[in-house]
Parts: sequence; structure tokens; C-alpha cells
Amino acid sequence: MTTLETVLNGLMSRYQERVPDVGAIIKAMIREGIIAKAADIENDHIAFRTLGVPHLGIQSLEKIFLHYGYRKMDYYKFAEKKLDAYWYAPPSDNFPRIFISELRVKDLSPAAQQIIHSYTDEVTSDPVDALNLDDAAAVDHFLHSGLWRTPTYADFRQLAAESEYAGWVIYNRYYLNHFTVSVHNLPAGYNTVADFNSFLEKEGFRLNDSGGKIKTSPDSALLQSSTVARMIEAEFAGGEKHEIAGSYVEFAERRVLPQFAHLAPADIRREHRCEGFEANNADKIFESTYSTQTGKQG
Ligand code: OOG
Ligand code: NI
Repeated sequence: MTTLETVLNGLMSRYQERVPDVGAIIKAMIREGIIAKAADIENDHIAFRTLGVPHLGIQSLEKIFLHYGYRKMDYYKFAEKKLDAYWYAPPSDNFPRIFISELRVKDLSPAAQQIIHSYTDEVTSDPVDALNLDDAAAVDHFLHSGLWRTPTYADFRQLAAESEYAGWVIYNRYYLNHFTVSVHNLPAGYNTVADFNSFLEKEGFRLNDSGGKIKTSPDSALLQSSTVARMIEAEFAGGEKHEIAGSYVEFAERRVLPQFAHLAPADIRREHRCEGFEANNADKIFESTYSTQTGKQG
């Protein structure tokens, strides 16, 4: 197995343990005969969240994936949520795309900035620079370890009141935020987001309905939906336990580009479908962990 495969497997296994919906969706897909085994699912992309502070943020985390051959692609800005993001194209089609976002910490109130820095100032140099990126076990450990001390519940609450994204990252750090089922290559009846959403709802999964359950790009080439993040039991400083939003699952339908519309279905590969991301879709998908969707204040 390559280093990248080992790192991705490590991310996916932790994610599956933390997000019961992942295993439940795979099981339901197998029971329904949509796939024969979990490995039949094409992972469209995975996503991380970061804090825009010195030594951390996108510029730090991206070094790992650039080292494995990912290429930095388009930039997206989310003014109201105070986020920036980029997507990264994989070294080959068998790997997922990567979406990394970052909180514009400088745009928060002085009080929120002060709370964030009280944690992130513990990081005094870029931790990725200290890693041997060819050592899969070291990278795996890094992605699942605390870069700063465990937050207090009071700090979490105060941050989340101003930015739910900030609260999510201060506790969850680099845990995978979601993986994404490519639905367009699934059998007919399940190969559109609309049909797949019906299947998910019939199975009892709750979908993010911010801006509607189907998020559609203006050119109608990229359609996305996502589950609402389930609550996880979080242990804060001093052993205080509270339920907060964990991670979620996303579904993507990338339509065939007009210039390839004549191709037979069997000849259609990734390069024939739309690429990249859509800011308006993403803006709503972020809310899959927000209390407006989970219905619970952390
Ligand atoms: C990412 C939300 C955006 C997409 O595919 O556009 C996204 C997040 O919740 O961190 O995943
Ligand atoms: Ni996504």
C-alpha cells in the first residue's frame, strides 16, 4: 500500500468509528443491492476544517497532501461564515478530491480571537514541517492527535455562539469532516442526488435542508446533499461531558459535460464529468454541523 493509501485508510477508519451513519448507510446500500461491498463506493471527496492562525490553517495541512501529489485548484470565499477554502485534485482518479477550509480568525471579535489563540499559541512552529511525510504511521498519528489542549466547555460555548465552525474545530481538530458518496456511477434508480435522497429518507436518515435538500450549481452540473451531523459525546477539560455535533456524510452527482454527452455510459470517466466545487452549494453544506440543522445547541 502507498503512504497516501495508508493515510486515507486511517482517516476513513477513525471517521467510521465516530460517525455511525457511515456504516449504517453502507449497510443499507448493500441490503438494497445498490453495491456488493463497501469498496464499491467511489469517494468523490473528503473535507477538513482548519483555523487560520500562524503555523496552522490551510498552508500547513495542505503540505501533507501536496507531498502525496495532490494539486491545489480553485479558491472559494464564504464572507458571511468567515471562511476561505481550496480544493485539491488527486494524483490519480482512484483517490478522492480534497476540500480544505479555514476560519478567518482575524475577522472574529477580539474575545473569540483571544480564546482561539489561548489554544493555538501552544503551537509555536508549523507541526507539518516536523513530520516525515513518507512515514504513514507518523502522519496518521498527527492527523488524529490534539494539536492544542482539550478545550473547556465554556470556551467551546462562547466560540460556537459566534462561529459554529470555530467551536467545531476547537474540539474536533483534523478529524475528517465528511466523506462523499459519488452517486452518478450507482445503478439506475440511485444515480441522481434526488433518487439517492429518497432512498436515504426511506431508510430514516436526516438530510440537511438548508437552501433545500438538493444543492445545485448554477449550471446544474454539480448536485449535492448531506446528512445532518449526529451528536457525539465530547469530553471537555476537567472531564465535563456534553453532546456536540460530530461529522456527516455527503452525496454528489457530477453530470457529464455537454461536449461528452454523445459518449456511451460505459465510456464515461471522471474527466468527462464536471470538476471542482460550487461556493453556493458549499455554503449550505457547512451547516450540516450547525445547530440550525442538528437542532441542538452544544
Ligand atoms: C465543508 C462544506 C463544503 C462541499 O462539498 O462543497 C463541502 C465543511 O462542512 O467543512 O463539503
Ligand atoms: Ni463536501
